[in-house]
Formats: sequence, structure tokens, C-alpha cells
Amino acid sequence: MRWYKNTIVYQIYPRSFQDSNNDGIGDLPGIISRLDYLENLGVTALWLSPIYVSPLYDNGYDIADYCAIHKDYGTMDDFKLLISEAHKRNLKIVMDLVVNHTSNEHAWFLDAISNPKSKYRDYYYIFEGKKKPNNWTSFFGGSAWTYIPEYDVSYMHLFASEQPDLNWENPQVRNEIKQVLKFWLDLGVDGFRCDVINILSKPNDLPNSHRLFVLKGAEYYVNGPKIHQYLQEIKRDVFDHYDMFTVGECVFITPPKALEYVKEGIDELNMVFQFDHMGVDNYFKWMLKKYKPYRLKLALAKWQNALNETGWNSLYLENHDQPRSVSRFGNPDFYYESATLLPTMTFLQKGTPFIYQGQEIGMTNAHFTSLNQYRDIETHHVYHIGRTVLKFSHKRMMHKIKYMSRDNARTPMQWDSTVHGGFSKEQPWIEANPNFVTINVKENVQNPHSIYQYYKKLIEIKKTIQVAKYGDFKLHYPKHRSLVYFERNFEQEQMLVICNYSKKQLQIKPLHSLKEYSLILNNYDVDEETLYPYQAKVYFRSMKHD
Ligand code: ISL
Ligand code: CA
Repeated sequence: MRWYKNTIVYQIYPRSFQDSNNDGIGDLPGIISRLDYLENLGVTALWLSPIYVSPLYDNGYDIADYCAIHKDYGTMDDFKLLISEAHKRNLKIVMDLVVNHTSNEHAWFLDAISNPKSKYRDYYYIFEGKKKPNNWTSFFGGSAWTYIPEYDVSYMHLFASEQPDLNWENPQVRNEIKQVLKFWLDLGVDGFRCDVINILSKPNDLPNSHRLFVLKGAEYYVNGPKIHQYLQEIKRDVFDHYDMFTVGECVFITPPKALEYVKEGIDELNMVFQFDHMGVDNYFKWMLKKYKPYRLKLALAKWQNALNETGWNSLYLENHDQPRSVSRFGNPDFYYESATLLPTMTFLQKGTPFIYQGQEIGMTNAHFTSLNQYRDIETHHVYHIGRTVLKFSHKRMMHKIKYMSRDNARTPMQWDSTVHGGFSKEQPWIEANPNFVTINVKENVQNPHSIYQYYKKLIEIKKTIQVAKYGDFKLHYPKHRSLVYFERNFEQEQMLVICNYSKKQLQIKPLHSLKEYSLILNNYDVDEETLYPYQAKVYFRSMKHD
């Protein structure tokens, strides 16, 4: 069995995790100082959001040097120490690989735009003159093309203008990236989370889009014409030579398309991050709709069913781009209960769990009231477009931002009740949520009934019980609006997860004779026939004779 099926990943957003030198910015020595905490929690791999040299317009998802560490985070020696200290604790290190685009301050790009003869010209989509080659738009809003008057060139960027897209059609680009991968793997890195990996390949003629609203062009570059060819080449030349794992962030992905990447035997990627369940409360990101719990249940189940036999799922509720799950899918009146129900119904499905920093202590959305407290480039872009193009009111835009901004997940990790939540002694680069006074690691670790303690138990179950990892998945009562009831089977083991995803008590008729099972996890002290609001229970039995 490949180790990625047996691992629990914890995502660190380095800028907001732990500041060691009080400059207000999280750093590598800060992460090293918290490895014991992470080991104790029980996770087995750490995914680090980008720590490379970058002008940080998109907090490091705009890389200016792929083989160097940003000075805010420390040095290459700090990184080597992190690897060895993590490995000592059996924690793998997973890097973020951002290769759809570079920073506009990358040496390749600077040479490419300024010098028409540059060998880097063809590393990007650069055209002479001001005319836009097509009508594509960017993920952060606005045109995907920017004109640079100084050099009389236009270039394509599917994200911010500070993030020019690389031209993967050019074999030199692919070779450069292979060298980058080897560089980190040879240092001891164990895997990569591959940023927007399914949009690397664009058709050569860059045709005009016929889409009416958002993301014009997506129909051409999502799972574009040569994506599988590129990934197979990288797998053959790099991935196959290391004991490593990959998870690819795939936008607008459906299960059949995902299988083209992850199906056993194809293995271009070990698993993907899909977005269906991130769409249950919106039509598209900024057009919100009322959230209904059964939508989350069904979105997750859809992927379980589709990848059950031949694929492998990633399981996540949060990351650095999404609001906090307890604020989004939980209920403030049942804070502990909903913050524990959510990981129970998600992480005990079949797949590899990804916990985002602070999720394990029930961190909530940011508490900002004014636009200038937000740091995220996307948030500011969207506000601007909403106000100027769509003529929405300030109030309306702030409402959307408060709910959806990526900064909801980027406030400093809350370690204790001291100033700035113990993240830093000085003003952090982004303000801490004032609720650090009560919601923090120290309190969670001391309190035997905390969210953290529940996560620890959940992680232990996922690590030690075979059926929790490898069991197949069967959803019962799929149409029920608030009952989440699923069954997993593996060899002679069986697990049942039964949750009441609502604020009302629920009386159910179990499909199983629960007396024959042991109740191994419960977010209430009571075990009755009635399910209490947001109650989550996990039952287990083994028919093995040993
Ligand atoms: O959060 C989103 C914007 O509405 C997503 O669409 C997001 O942009 C998409 O999931 C891609 O995200 C990844 O690539 C981006 C980077 O800004 C995100 O932080 C990263 O996770 C560009 O590199
Ligand atoms: Ca620092």
C-alpha cells in the first residue's frame, strides 16, 4: 500500500503559523518550534504553502525564484533543519508547487519582456503590441491580458497581472520545472501539492471564449489538450524515481475527469483536490446561496462513490483559500458540536485527510470590519470590480467579503491568550482574531473536552483502524436532509458514522443492530436512541477471530 493512503496531512500557511523573531511574520524556525505540537496531534505530513522567494503579491503563489527561500521565512539552512527535525518525528514534508505561472519579477519574465531576442520570450505568452489576442478573463476578475507600454508587449495571466502564465508547450519550460522538482526532492522533500495543475495546457491558437460570464477561456484550458502528456512526462522523468506523493489542485473538475489523472495504473497524480463541496453555498465564489447541510453530504458522497474502486480521494473542509468550516458549515449555537461533527463526517470517509492549521482548535472566520484590514489581493480585486463595474454598494461587497474572503483562513494561528494570540509579540502582518482569548491551542490542549482532543481521537482512529482507511463507502438515507449515515466495510471490519447535522433532536431507526458494535467516538457524553443537535457517533465492529 502506498504511504499516501495512510497519511494525515496538516497544511501550514507559514506566514500565519508562528513568528520566531517578532517581525510579525511567521517563519521556518517558528514552524520548527511547533513540531512537537504537530507530532502530538498525530498528523503525519506537513504541507507548506509557498516559502520561495517572491514579491508576495499573492502571498508566495507568485514565485520569483523556485530554488530559494524567502528571507521573511528564514534560510535554506532553516529549511534543511525543518526537514530533518520533521523526519525525526515521522512527519513528511510536502511543498507547494506553483508552476502554472511565475511572478512577474522572476528573472525569466524580466528578460522575456525587455528583450525580444530573449530565450525566455517563449517561456510565457508574450505578444507584441497592445491588442489582446483573445477575450479570456482572470480568476481574480478582469482581463487575462496586461499591456506593458514600456516594451510594447502584452502577456497572459490567468490570475493577477503579477502572475504571468508559463507556456508549457515549450519543452524548455518543462525541463526547468523538472530541475526544480529534483532540487527539492534531493533535499529530502516527500511530495508536492500542485497548484492549479489541471490548467497548464492551453490550445496553441488561444481561441476566443464563448462563455458569457466568469472565467472566459476556461472551456479551453481546464484539462487542456496536452495536460496528460505533460504530467506523464514529469512522472516518467521525475516522480517515478522518488518515494513521494502528489496532490493536484484541479479547478472545475468532475469525477470522470479526475480519474484521468488518478486512476490506478495511470497515477499521473495520487489524488486531486476537487471543489464540488466548496460550491455548496455559492453559485460561483462571490454569488452566495443559502447553505443546506445535505448539499455538503451529497457533494462528498458523489466523490466517494465515483472514486471508490479505482481512485483515491483527498478529504478537506478548509485551506488557505476558503472560509473557516465551523463559520461556514457549522452553527455558532452548537460551536463544539458542529466543529466536531464536520471532520467526523468528512475525514472518516475513504481518502487522505487534510487539516488546515487552526481547524483542529475550531478557529473561526476573521473578525474584520473594514476593507483595509484585508490583505488578500483577490479580495481587493473583487471589491474593486464589484464597486466599479457591477456598481454594488460598499455594504453589499463587504457582506460578500466577510463571508468568502480568503483572509478568513489567513489570520494568525491562535496559540494562547497572550498578545496577538502568541503568534508574535509585534503587530502581525494580518490582524489576529480577537477570539484568541478563548479559542487557542493552550486552552484546547488543557481542556479534556476540547475540539483539539476530539481531533486527536479522530486522527488516532483514522491511523489505527483499517476500515477507517481502506473501507469502501456506502451512504444510507441519501435523501434525508439532516441525517448523515454511512457505512464502511473492509475485510472483516465494519464502521458506521451516524450524525445529526441539524439543531433539532432527531429520532432515527438505525439500519444496524448497534448493540453489536462498540461506540468508539461520540461528541456528546450521552448515548441514547435520540440524536442530539449536531451529534456525531462512530461505531465499529470486527468479525475477525484472533
Ligand atoms: O480562491 C479562489 C479564487 O476565487 C480559487 O479559485 C483559487 O484561485 C483557485 O483555487 C486556485 O488557487 C491556487 O492558485 C492561486 C492562488 O492564489 C491560491 O492561493 C492557490 O491555492 C494562484 O496561484
Ligand atoms: Ca518572523
